[in-house]
Amino acid sequence: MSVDNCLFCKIVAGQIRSNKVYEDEHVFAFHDIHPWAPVHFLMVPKRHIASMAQVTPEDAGLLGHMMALAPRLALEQGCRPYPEGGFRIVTNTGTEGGQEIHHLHIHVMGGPRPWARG
Ligand code: DGP
Repeated sequence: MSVDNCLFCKIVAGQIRSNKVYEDEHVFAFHDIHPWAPVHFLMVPKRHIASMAQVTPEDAGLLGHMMALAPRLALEQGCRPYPEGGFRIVTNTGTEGGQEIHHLHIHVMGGPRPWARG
């Protein structure tokens, strides 16, 4: 289910161009337009969920699927293996949590430091 005027719903639907990293029935991943790190992509559920604050127990499988995908996609995108390499996962939630786009997304960041932020 998509929501009108949601930027990430439009990216999932292909109405706005993105640099796709991965797609399956439930998940879409694409490069962040303003990367903070040499590798920086976003993973979103295709179904519109506004943020982590709206997640319910029924979403556990979906979120588990996303978290389990992240390490594989991070390596595919150029993050070096753990422990010398690795990656960071961030999910901003709500205004005070730093969330700008209100469609749940997981930032996956990695690559050689220094990074632009953090
Ligand atoms: P957040 O602050 O957690 O809501 O992060 C939103 C991220 O979305 C931010 O790092 C920049 C990225 N972003 C915003 N607009 C676009 C867009 O049109 N395309 C892509 N690929 N990323 C976007």
